[in-house]
Parts: sequence; C-alpha cells; structure tokens
Amino acid sequence: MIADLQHLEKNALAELEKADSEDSILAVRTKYLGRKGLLTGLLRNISSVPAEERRSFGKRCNEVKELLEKNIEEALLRRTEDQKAGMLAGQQIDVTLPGRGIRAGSVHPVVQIRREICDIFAAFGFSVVEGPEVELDYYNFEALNIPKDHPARDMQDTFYIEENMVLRTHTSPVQVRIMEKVKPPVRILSPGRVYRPDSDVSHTPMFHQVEGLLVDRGVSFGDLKGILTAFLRKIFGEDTILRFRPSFFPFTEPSAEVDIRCVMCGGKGCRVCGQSGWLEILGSGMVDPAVFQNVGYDSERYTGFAFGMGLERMAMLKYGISDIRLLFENDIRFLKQF
Ligand code: 2NL
Repeated sequence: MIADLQHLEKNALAELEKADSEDSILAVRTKYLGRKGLLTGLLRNISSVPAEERRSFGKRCNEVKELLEKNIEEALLRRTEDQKAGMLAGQQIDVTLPGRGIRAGSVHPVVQIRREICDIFAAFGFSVVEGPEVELDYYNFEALNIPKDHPARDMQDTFYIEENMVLRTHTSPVQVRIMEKVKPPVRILSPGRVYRPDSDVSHTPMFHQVEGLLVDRGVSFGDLKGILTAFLRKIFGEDTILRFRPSFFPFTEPSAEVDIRCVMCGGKGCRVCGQSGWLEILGSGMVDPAVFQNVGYDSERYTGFAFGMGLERMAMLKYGISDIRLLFENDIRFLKQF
C-alpha cells in the first residue's frame, strides 16, 4: 500500500507537469482526488493496512493529498497568468478593432407626438399644465357638467378609488382647477395619462391625451376653427383637408368633431378609415356656460373653446402604426424605427 501511494504520487505529479490546459489540469484532479479518484480509493481501503501502520499510512495519504491540491491550484493559477500575459502581449486582443458602441435609446412615438403638439400650441401662446391622475369625482365629472346618471360615470367606464375619487378619464379636470385659480384670459394645454377600463385591439386601460382651452372676451367658433385648422396642418401637412362635424359633449355647446382626409388612402376609402375616406382626429366645442358657472367665470362676459385628442391615435395615424398594442410592448426593434 505504501508502495502504491508512492507510485501514485509520482504519477500524479508527472501528469500535472504535462497538463497544459485548464481542462487537463482539472482531469488530473478528478483522476486522483475525485469521489472515485485513486487516492480517495486508497484511503477508503485503509482497513487492509496492518493496524500498527495505519496511522502513518493515513498521515502520508493526507500529505500527498495536500501536496496535490496545492500543485493543482498553482497550475491553474499559472494558466490564468499565462493567459493574461498573452493578452497583454497582444496575442488575443486586436487593439485596432472598433470600440463597442453604446446603444442610444430613442424617443417613444407617443412622447414625440406629445412634444410636437405642445411645441405647436406653445407657439400659439398656450401654457402647458399638468395635474393629478387620481382625481376627485367633482373635478372629473361634476364640474364638467357630466350628470350623475351619465354612462361615463358607470363602474364599467371609470376606475373608482373610492366613492368620490377616480382615476381621471380625461385631462379636463386639470383645466377646471386652473380656471378656479386664474381669471381669463386663459390659454392652456394639458397633456397626460388618462384611464378607462377598456381593453381590446384598439383600446388600452391607460392612454394619453392632450386637451386645450382658450377663454377670453369675444372668442368665437371661428377662432376654434382657425386654431384647430392651423394646428392640424402643422401636424399632418399644410395641404391637409379637414371637416367639422356636429357632435355632443356635456361640457361644450355647440360641439364639433374634427376629421381629416384619410392619410392612408387620400379619401378613396380603405380599411383604416372604414371606407369613409375620413379619420376622426379630435373633439371640440365652445365651453358650456354651466362649466363657466362652476368655476366662477361670468359667461356673459367670457366665451371660450376647448378640444381634446388621444395621443396614441395621433401617433398611429402620423407614423402609420396599425396596432395600438405595439405602442405598449416596449420592443426596441419596433420603437427605434421612429
Ligand atoms: C375627445 C374630446 C374634448 C374638451 C375635450 C373641455 C375642457 C373643459 C371645458 C370644456 Cl375644462 N371642454 N374639453 C372639449 C371638447 C372635446 O375632448 O374626443 N377627447 C379625446
């Protein structure tokens, strides 16, 4: 047994000497020190050594084991050092390769269109204002002349936080809060997130909106048409054709929906415009006197117009995006195209 051990030690050290790769060094370790290794085997059979020699045999075994472990560790270390030295000597690093670029992000299409809209209205003299997304029932509905039995106030159409508190369904409450604080003239634009419990191919429970409001003495429906026409032509091109179509909102009277000639088919009729040749792009109207009364404005003295639009829809039409869900998936391959 002692002779076996000496033999084993000699062989192991010789094999380690020859091992020139990490794998071959590790193979030596497995062969001698592994669970089924040769040295492990010798130790397991220690009972076949005469009792009076067992102590010294065991001691020798441990010495060999420690020596092997130390040499293997050193061999591995040497390998790494050799590798580093090789790299530093330029064997594996080609310093003439171009550096790895830092990938720049891109601005989300909804943010791009929001900035574009805010810039256009800022040039018209509008201030950009923001407000809370969790809103009192009063500001989201009551002050805007939306009656208690209106379908918009149904549990199905609004996220309720508490009986009198909701996730805002539009950004109009921001404008109501401003009107409570400042006297006319008022020219404001309120972009932001809004929430409605719809979810299907063309609706997401959270989306983005921009609303605008202008109040002053002598503001007419002609001013509404002029401003919105100038705005839409800046967004969709100077030769954009539009139409104003009668509509209804509880907070405006009269109200109008604004359509543009379909950007996809030019008016011939296609899938995007549902064969009508027109695309609904925003809602608008003259502020209802009831709203002015709620914020303490004298509706005999002041008139105003307001409008609202969905940003996802604007971005989809402007950039030719066919599915609203693409705007929410955060797939970089999609987003970096804009
Ligand atoms: C739409 C329609 C609209 C308004 C929003 C408004 C705000 C105040 C007073 C009166 Cl404080 N009106 N906002 C008016 C007409 C239409 O939005 O289709 N939005 C996506």
